[in-house]
Order: sequence, then C-alpha cells, then structure tokens
Amino acid sequence: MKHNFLTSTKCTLLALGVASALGTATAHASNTERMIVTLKSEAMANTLPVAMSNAEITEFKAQSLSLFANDLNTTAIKTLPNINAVVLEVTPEQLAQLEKSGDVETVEVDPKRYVPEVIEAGISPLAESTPYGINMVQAKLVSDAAAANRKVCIMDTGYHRAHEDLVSAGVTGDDGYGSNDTGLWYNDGNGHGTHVAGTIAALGGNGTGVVGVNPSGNLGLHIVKVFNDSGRWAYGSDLIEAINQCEAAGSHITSMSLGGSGSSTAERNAFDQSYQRGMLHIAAAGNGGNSALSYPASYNNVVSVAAVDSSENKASFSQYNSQVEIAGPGVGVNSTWNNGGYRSISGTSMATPHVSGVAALVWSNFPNCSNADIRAALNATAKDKGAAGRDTSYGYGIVQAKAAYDYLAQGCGGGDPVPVANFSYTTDGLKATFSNSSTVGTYNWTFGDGNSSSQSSPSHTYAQAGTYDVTLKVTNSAGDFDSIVKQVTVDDVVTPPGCTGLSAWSASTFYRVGDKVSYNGYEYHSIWWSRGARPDVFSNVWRKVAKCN
Ligand SMILES: [Ca+2]
Ligand SMILES: [Ca+2]
Ligand SMILES: [Ca+2]
Repeated sequence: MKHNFLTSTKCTLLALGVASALGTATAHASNTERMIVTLKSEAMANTLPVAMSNAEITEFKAQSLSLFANDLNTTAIKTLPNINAVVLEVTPEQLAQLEKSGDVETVEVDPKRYVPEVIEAGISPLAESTPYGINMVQAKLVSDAAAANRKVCIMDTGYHRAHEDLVSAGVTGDDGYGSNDTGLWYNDGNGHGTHVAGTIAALGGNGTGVVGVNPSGNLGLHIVKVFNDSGRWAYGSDLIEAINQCEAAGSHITSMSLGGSGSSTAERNAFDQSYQRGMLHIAAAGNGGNSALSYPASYNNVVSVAAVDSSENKASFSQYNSQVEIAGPGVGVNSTWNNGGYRSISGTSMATPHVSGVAALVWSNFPNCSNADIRAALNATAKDKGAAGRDTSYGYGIVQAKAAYDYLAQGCGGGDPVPVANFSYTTDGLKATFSNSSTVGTYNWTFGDGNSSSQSSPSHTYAQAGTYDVTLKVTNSAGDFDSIVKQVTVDDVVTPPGCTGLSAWSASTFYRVGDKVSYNGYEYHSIWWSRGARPDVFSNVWRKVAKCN
C-alpha cells in the first residue's frame, strides 16, 4: 500500500509545478534559512484519492509533503500534515521559487520559542506545605475526584517521573522526534517542566513536599518534551507537532510555559484549528516586564497568563498587553524539581500551570461543557484587579476555581445575571417615549392606562392628560425578575400654532431684529436687519420657529 501512495503522490505532486523549475541548486548550510512552507488546501486536497481513513490521509499528506521537499532538491526536516505544511532549509533561490509557486499559501521563518528565565525565590520547607498560590486560586474549594476525565498536556523540558511528590503510573509522553530528538520525556535535565507539573498535580496528603491544584493523582497528564536538556528553545514547528501529539494522547488542555517573539501564520492556524476541535490552550505572557506580545500566548485562541505575587499584585516581570487574558500566582512559587527536591522560583511560567490546573479542575466537574465554555467561565469569574474590568496587566483578573465552579453549576453558559429594572422617559404633549436601561431579559411594560408593551424601549400616546404609574418588569431566562414603577405626567397643552396675527413677509419691507412674519407656511423671527432677504434662503437673518396653524 505504501508503494501505491508514493506512486500516486508522485504523479499528483508534479502537478504542483514547483519542482522542475528549480534545477539542481545545492543548499549550503551557511546560506539557508529554516522556513515553514504551507501549501494551499486546494493544492493538497486535489491530490487526495477518495475513500481513505483519516490515518491514511495523514500518511498520504506527510509523504506528499516529503516529496514536495525532494522536488525542491532538499529534505523535509518535518512534515506537518494537519496544516498542510512542511519545514525546510531553503536557499534564497529556492525561497524565490517557493514564493512564486501558485500552490504555496505562505512561506515563513520557523520562529523560536523559549523556556523563559526563572527567578530564584527561596528555600523549600521539609514537611508538606500548601504553596500560597493553591489557596489564592481556590483550588482546595473544588474537588478533583473526577479529574481522571481530563488530561493536561505539558509542553516543556520533561517530567521527573521518579519524584516522590509526582504521579508516575498512567502518565504518558512524547519526545520531540525526528531530526530534533529531545530525549526521553520522563527525564528532565532542566527542572522547569517538573516544576510546572508539580503546580498542576503534585500529590496532596502524602506528608511530604507540596500540593498541586489537582492533588488526588487522578488527573491525566501527557508530557511532550519540546526542549532538550541542553537547549533553551524549540521551533514553532515543534509546537505545531506537539499540539498533534497532545491531541493524539487524548488531552483536553495544553499548558505552555514558553514563548517567543514573532507570530507565525502556520503556528496560529495550528492553534486555531486545534481550538475548533475542542482543545483549550494556555500559555505564559512572558517575563520581559514590557508590553511586547509573546507567542503562542498572544494568538487569539491561546489564553495568555500574567503573573501576580502573594499580595495579588502584578509581578514586575509580567508582560502587559491587550492579549493578557487572566492571571495566576507566579512569584516565589514552590514546587517539585528535577533533583527530587523542591524549589521556589518566579515567572509567568509558574502562573501558567495554576491556570491550566484550575481549568482542568473545573472542567473535570463539568465535562460536558466546551473548551470555550470553560474559558468564558474562568474569565467571567476571575478576581478583578487593577483597573476596573479587563486590563492589560491582569486580563480579567486572578483565576478562581470555586467561583468558576459555581458559575458552571448553573449551566455551561453560566447563570443569568440577576435582573435589574430601570428606565428613563421624555414627554411631548400626550406622548411618552421610554428608554430602557435594564439588564438583558424579557420586558413587560404597563402604562397605567390599561395598555402594555413587550418592546425594549416603547413609546405610548395617552388618550388624555394626567399622571400615570408606568411599570417595567424585566425577567431573565431563569424566571428571576425585577420591576420598577415611575409616575409619568402628560398634558394636552401643545405648542401654540405659529403665524397667528402675523403679516406675510414682504420683499420691500425693512425688518429689524425681533420682527415676526409668516412665510410659505412657517413663522419666522428676524435675528438681523434686512430688506429683500427671503426667510427660506437667509438663515443668518431669519430663524424658523413654528409651522403655521
Ligand atoms: Ca505532597
Ligand atoms: Ca491570546
Ligand atoms: Ca482589572
């Protein structure tokens, strides 16, 4: 079967029309650049035979992408079939050919994503202690007994599986494979990934170490070791691949304490598509202490996490910008380390697992809710800090597990707001015009004369002058309601009709300020001396004040 794929792929790829024009250019390492090349979906779709399974389609696409690279006289460093992309080292000549090809959607530099620097904070205690952040995010107020129904995928430096305060059984993982082999996922030569894992899921009640947001040991964990033990960075294309590794392992949430500058359309597309498939992506805002956008956190479909200290104030290093969405404890966070012990360090890397851990904790109690529901619930119930409402330092505020739980207990969309009824009005003669300033709901107006309306902001003309009790009742979808009554007075005294007793304007008359005339059905008052200035033409001389009766 494989041979057949290759044969049919080869034929269809010739139709892509990129290869033959490239000749025999030889890549020189010093003269090449690592790029993500995304093919147009129609170019790839046209090559697909019918009646293939998803796995077969993925393999077929991967082979097609490899051949695409071969036809360019280079080798695919990595194929990314889910987004129709391939990672290549290309020469300037090859790049020019790619950019000319009608089958290529985008050619972009493969961006670097870093393990953020962490800041030393202090010494760890000997007996089990609850890090302050666990209480700050209300983790102990929500049970994680059902957490086995959720899986968090940690993209980081690995997982020190032998640690006494971390689960070993049932945890799965991947290394970065192929040309970028990062080593075994259950070895962590750095410590960063083990620290992140401890915040999410360090064991509680075992008399030692720390306590994670999900302390029962039930939470599913999948580890993708995107960073090797010596390196401090990975490519964006490694993250794209890691998303697929997380999904293939059945994960619901990614926790990414990593980032870098420079957005990538291919990387964004990968996160967007994964989000549409139901994954919730959570990443660090960055430790630059500036307003720069860090990626992947600053893609719309990735939650960007800021860091606060134990006093709930923004950490000085925490990046602030319009993409910051929520905050978590990230200063002096004590957690597990890769030497088997514990370490207290600071960074948005430490805030991120508080949020991903809470997302898993809350979601495990409402597994029928969507990723978007969970995201909305965390945002709606976050503890507001700084400027009122969402701001660039804290996003919606500090994540709150119990508040989000209570919100979702009323439904995946949360509870309806408590109704508040209010309105204002103006009158003109017998007519009253109402302006509704209530909360959202259904409205019932009674005008006090036997008439009613269900419009949001109705107007009503009374039959006779008088003072009426106008009532507005607003009801939310849960049936809760509020009402308000105001006394509205209308009269039948209308503006006196114009032109009564006035002479018609005359072109030969000299008029002074204050003179009044009728002209062409309207009453005009003179605001300047004039003669022969027609009232309908000279608005600087005549002011129209009323229509003639
Ligand atoms: Ca413990
Ligand atoms: Ca974002
Ligand atoms: Ca705020």
